[in-house]
Amino acid sequence: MEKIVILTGAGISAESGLGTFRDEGGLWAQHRIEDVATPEGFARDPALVHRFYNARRVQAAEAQPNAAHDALARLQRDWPSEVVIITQNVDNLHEAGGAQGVIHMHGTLAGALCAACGHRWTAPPEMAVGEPCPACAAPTARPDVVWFGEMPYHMDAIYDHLAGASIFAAIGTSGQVYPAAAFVHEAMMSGARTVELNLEPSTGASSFDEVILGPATEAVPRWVD
Ligand code: BJW
Repeated sequence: MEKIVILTGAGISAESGLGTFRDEGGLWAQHRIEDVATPEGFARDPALVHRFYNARRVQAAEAQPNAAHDALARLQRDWPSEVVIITQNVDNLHEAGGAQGVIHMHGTLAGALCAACGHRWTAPPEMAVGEPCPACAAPTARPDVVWFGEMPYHMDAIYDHLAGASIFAAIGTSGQVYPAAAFVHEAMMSGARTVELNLEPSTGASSFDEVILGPATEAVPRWVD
C-alpha cells in the first residue's frame, strides 16, 4: 500500500498562536537555547526551565487546531493509503484536529519524565523544581521533551516509515535541526516524491522535488484537497 509520510514543525502551529523557534521574534530570540533546551541548562537552573515550559504548556492548552491540522487529519481519514504524521512539535494540535497515531519525536508538553529512572507520567499544568517521581521518589521531574544532545524518540519506527514512503512532505519546519532535517534524504533514497510546504523556503528546500510556499492554513488544505 502507498504510504505518505508527513513531517511537521513549528510553522504548522504558528497560525494557532504558538510561536516558532527561529522566525523573527521566535522563542530562540527570547531565550538562550543553552539555558532552556539542553540537559546541562536544566541541571544548572531547573526553575528557569520549568518556567519556560510551564508558560508554553498554558499557551498550548489554550490553542486550537487550525485548517492545516484539520486537513492532515482529513487526509488520514479519507486517503486510501497509510498516512503517517511525525511531528517535532510538543503541542497536541494534530490530535485535537483528529489525527491518529501521531509520532512525537521531540516529546510532548503533556508529559513529565523522571531524569533519574526514566519513568513517565502526565505533567501537571505547572511543574515545580524538586517534584518527586511517582515511581522512584527522586526529586528529578522534568518535561518529557527532547533537548539538544538527546536522542529523539521513536527513531526506529520513523526510519522504517521513511524507508517505505511513496510521498514525503515536510510542513512548517526550518530544516535546521537534525535528525529531522535529514529525513528528506532518507525518503529520497527510498524513491519517495518529496515536497516542502512552508512560508519561506527552508534551509534544505533545494533537496525537495517540489516546494509549495504560503501560510500552512492555506497551503496544506490546498495540497490535501
Ligand atoms: C510557517 C508559518 C506558517 C512559520 N505556515 N510555515 C552539527 C551538525 C549536524 C547536527 C548537529 C550538529 N551539532 C549538533 C547537532 C545535533 C543537534 C542539531 O541538529 N543541532 C543543529 C542546531 C545543528 N540535534 C540534536 O541534538 C538532536 N539529537 C540528536 O541529534 O541525537 C543524535 C542522533 C544522531 C543520529 C540519529 C538520531 C539522533 C535533538 C534535537 C532536539 C531539538 N529540540 C527542540 C526543543 C524541543 C522541545 C521544545 O519544544 O522546547 O525541538 S529545539 C526546536 O527546534 C524544537 C523543534 O522541534 C526543532 C525544530 O524547529 P522547527 O519546528 O523547524 O521550527 P523553526 O522555528 O526552526 O522553523 C519554523 C518554520 O516554520 C520556518 O521554516 C518558517 O518559515 C515556517 N513557518 N510560520 C507555514 N504560518
